[in-house]
Amino acid sequence: MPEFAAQPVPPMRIAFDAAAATLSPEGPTLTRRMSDLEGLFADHDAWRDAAEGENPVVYSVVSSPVPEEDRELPQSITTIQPGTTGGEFWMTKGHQHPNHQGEIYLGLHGAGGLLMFDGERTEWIDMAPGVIGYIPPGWAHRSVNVGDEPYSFLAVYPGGAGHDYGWVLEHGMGHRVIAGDSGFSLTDYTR
Ligand code: PAN
Ligand code: ZN
Repeated sequence: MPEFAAQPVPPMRIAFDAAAATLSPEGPTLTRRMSDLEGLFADHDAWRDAAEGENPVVYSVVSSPVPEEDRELPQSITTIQPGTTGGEFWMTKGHQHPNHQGEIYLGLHGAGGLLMFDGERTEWIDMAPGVIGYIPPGWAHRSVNVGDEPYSFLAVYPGGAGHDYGWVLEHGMGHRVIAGDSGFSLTDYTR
């Protein structure tokens, strides 16, 4: 069975701590600060002030050691800190998978949302612990923390899907998620 034995990682046990939002053993960890989010918030001046000031960590992504390679199924936990910039809730950059494939998110902690955009239609899923958000192939996706504590979720996705961040810079995400008197509201992207 040589064609079945050529994978880069062996079968493995991965400890998943939903409360602590950790995976063990751990693979690469990504930290996104405000300065990494240029061009994403509607209020560019507010973004620059924050990026040139305290430059806070907006979100981090911890992964298991499963590689982003074709046919593998990597997992990661994203934790988005609570906050707003120019009235817009803190969020991930958002991306398309250029090799169109589906992905699942599982809410672990806090209150968030999964914003999806296919270039014409916008979809929003309220995310909370125990909720699975399904991202079909071809839908760009961004996560947003709409609460006042960290929002964490597990993502499982095909390792060969790729990540295209330029698509969101070019096409937007359809809507923005704005803080209001009673929680959040979705407004047009070009507000
Ligand atoms: C997630 C995201 C993660 C960070 O694991 O990569 O939440 O968001 P950005 O990649 O948009 O910065 C995922 O959707 N992977 O495919
Ligand atoms: Zn994705």
